[in-house]
Amino acid sequence: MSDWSYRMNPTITAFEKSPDRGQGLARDMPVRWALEEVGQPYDVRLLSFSAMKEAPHRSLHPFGQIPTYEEGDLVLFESGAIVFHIAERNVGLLPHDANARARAITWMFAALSTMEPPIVQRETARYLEHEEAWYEQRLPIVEDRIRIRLGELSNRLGDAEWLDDGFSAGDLLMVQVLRRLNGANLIEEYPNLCAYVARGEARPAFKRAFDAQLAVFTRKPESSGTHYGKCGEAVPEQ
Ligand code: GTB
Repeated sequence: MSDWSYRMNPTITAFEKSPDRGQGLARDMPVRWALEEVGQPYDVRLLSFSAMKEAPHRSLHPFGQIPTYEEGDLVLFESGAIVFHIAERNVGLLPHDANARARAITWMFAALSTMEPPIVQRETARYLEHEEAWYEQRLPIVEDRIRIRLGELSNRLGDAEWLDDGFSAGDLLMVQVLRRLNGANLIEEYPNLCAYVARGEARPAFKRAFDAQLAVFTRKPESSGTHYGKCGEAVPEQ
């Protein structure tokens, strides 16, 4: 249970119209998911691309991006730092045992600083560099770098349910990073990682977060229905 229950809801920022068309790939998604995991209600301020670059938002986020997080006088940016803050201040996303907690934090960093960079390089190549003469050579190089990391992660995960003991903020960020490979036909080579992502996506807190961000895109009432996981499997309601 949250130790903020007596305070005002935190406010996060998100895209008014997400380029991912509601697939839950923008970086407000891990923040929403973390807040849902700890049972903390939150408010969302939606921003247009131009508003993100204007002074009021830049006073919250030096790089003019989403997400930001406001809680009383505290203003944070960087989705990983926000998830860490939520995990530190609440029960449910970091283990109590000091060593297990340190390991979970290690997985948070591993997700963002070891697994994610080649995945983002692939996105950059596909969306921004596809007209370059060297694009056809570069893409397989980047995809092989991703495969190396996926193989290593797959070996470490083995048959385990989560990366360390129980589900933690490390799993939350790792699953979210792996979701960025949706449609890339890379993670499918590692069935245990597919199952790992599906387990994350099957969590009720994930579904609430997913539905909330999707509702922004579709402007339909927030409802949960079957949605489809990374490997095309229907993720059942729990
Ligand atoms: N390191 C920062 C963090 O983790 O918070 C990165 C924040 C960031 O990249 N924010 C993006 C942004 O504001 C939105 S999420 N971009 C606008 C800008 O820089 O001007 C990145 C994102 C966008 C779209 C998709 N998608 O369509 O799939 C996925 C991820």
